[in-house]
Amino acid sequence: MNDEIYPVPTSWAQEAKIDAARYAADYARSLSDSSGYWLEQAKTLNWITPPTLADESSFAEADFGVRWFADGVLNVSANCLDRHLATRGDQVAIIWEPDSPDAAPRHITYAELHADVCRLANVLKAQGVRKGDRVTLYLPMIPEAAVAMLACTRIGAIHSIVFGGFSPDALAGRITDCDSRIVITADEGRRGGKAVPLKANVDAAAELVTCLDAVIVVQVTGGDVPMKTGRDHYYADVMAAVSLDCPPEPMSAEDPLFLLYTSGSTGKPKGVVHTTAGYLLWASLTHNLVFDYRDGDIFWCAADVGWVTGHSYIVYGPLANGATTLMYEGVPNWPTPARIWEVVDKHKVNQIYLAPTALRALMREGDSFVMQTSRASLKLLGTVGEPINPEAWRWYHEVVGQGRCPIVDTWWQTETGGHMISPFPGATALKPGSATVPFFGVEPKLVDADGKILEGAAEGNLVITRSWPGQMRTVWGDHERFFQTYFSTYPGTYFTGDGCRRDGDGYYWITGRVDDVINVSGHRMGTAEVESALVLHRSVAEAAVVGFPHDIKGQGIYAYVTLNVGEEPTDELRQKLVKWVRMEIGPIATPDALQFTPGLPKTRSGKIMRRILRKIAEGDVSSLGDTSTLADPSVVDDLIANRVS
Ligand code: 6R9
Repeated sequence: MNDEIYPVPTSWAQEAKIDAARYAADYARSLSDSSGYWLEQAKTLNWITPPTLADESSFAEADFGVRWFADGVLNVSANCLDRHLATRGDQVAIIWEPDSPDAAPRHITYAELHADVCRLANVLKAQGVRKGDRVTLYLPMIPEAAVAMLACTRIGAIHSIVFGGFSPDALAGRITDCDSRIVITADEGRRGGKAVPLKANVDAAAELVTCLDAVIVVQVTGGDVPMKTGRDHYYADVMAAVSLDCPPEPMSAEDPLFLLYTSGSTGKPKGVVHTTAGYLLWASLTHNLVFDYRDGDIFWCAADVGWVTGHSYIVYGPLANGATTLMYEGVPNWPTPARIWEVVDKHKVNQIYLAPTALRALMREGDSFVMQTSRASLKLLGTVGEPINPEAWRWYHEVVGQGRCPIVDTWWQTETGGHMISPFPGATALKPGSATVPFFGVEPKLVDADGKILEGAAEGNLVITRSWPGQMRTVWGDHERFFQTYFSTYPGTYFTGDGCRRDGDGYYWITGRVDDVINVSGHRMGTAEVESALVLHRSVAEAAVVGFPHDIKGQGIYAYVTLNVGEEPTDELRQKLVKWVRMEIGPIATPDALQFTPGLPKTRSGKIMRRILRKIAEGDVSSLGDTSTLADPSVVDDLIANRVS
């Protein structure tokens, strides 16, 4: 690690919402007087009935549960829209930048967004959607995605967004798991000049599920898609048929707001459930303080709404704060690697929030694409999704930010709802590669493999020892799995699945996942999911998948495959299998390397020794450790000899 320190710029220390003294005082209070602190923060939301209760959570098995502000009543869409109408109805809520730089951007005011949300809420009602029902959204990056999210919250329906890059199979699995009757999609999406066949994927998914009876289709490209009579409706048609009067449904603080499927180390992706008040407070407070958002600022989170980052920092956090949020339809490097910075100039973006993988890809193209733009509007830079290597950090700071802009490297997870460990730009000196310090109310600890708490400078597994408002509440349909996955490893704590180092200054350095989750371009992929897809193929007997370091993606996917008797390990089959995984899960799961092997390294009890597979995939074959417990140690030589590089 390095000892480079970037002090807080004087102007930031003087003017930021949170300076060093305020951070120290508020952090201490958030732990010592949790109820007082959080009931006060809760006043930043607009309540129908304000809460008198704050944290009632327990991580212990006997009385396990996560609960915040339980006696409060509110509505999320009213917080994101209605309460702003009197003061900022004509202010732009969403700036939409289309895929093609030649197409016209859209500017949608709070008043316009409110009207569309009310209309779509009435459409959902007319389709029979009631409070508590699940609505699947399979949409490209268009304003209608935000409209659909907020329309669900207006009537108390629970949205489940499925990223547009997921396959029909993956979509079908998610529709079935939460028993969703209705899907909102688009004819096609547009990304980097290419069309994404969303409606066709929904049609294919519909063949695999039994619960679906309505599909609403936004026309984006105007592509010719078959419409099934009685089931499929064009968005424009149904929107024109309803009124724009729809009062917000009063919701209990702990009513589910949305579910979002995410990969874990075992089994199928799980539906992470977030609830109404705690999540909204967490998304809005972190957005306000970590990005030091000011009235009038243009905020750009360049994630997809299909991931939690898009939920919290394109839609809920910014809109709850009355911000102007930029939504970008396309990809960072199209038509040229200057696009991101051109969009910054075009819309005078003040804060930008990106994944390290995008930075590394752009950095590789050289500085000239950055230098040809001004970026004078930028005040602050953010990163999320994976550890940022100090080289990319410095490039972001020096070249993109011209040394003027603090970087907030925000560590958090789908499960946490929003930022957990992150610098405050006016309070925290920065160290490239460190997510630095905990947010208010967050109590991180490091434990060793036995669960012993490590003090001071140390390296171990990252756990959180008390609840925070934005914490997930359950796994959809499987509360036991929620407990088992996160609270059984180190009893009494929430286990993040991440390894972490804490230095002598108390700064946290996330080192990456310690479970069988790999982080590909900032997206989580369970190795078990890729393995299940591979063994579904009739040629495959067994598969083991591990991550390996990848220059751009952070981690790549390395698959070891044993074939059924009689199958030939040809290049053609290799390509077929790579394509197969792509079809089964989606492009983000495409293996970067696939090695055929006559056997996998297993212990005598039949457990695959992934440690060895990881080392070989990394190309680090000199330190394989003890292989004597393997049932057949000779497989290792074969694995090394036939390594794919
Ligand atoms: C928000 C999001 C969560 C996992 C997490 C960790 C990694 C996220 C990070 C980071 C280092 C950061 N991660 N932010 N690692 N530094 N600033 O990404 O959610 O998709 O659920 O992924 O991503 O490994 O456990 P999610």
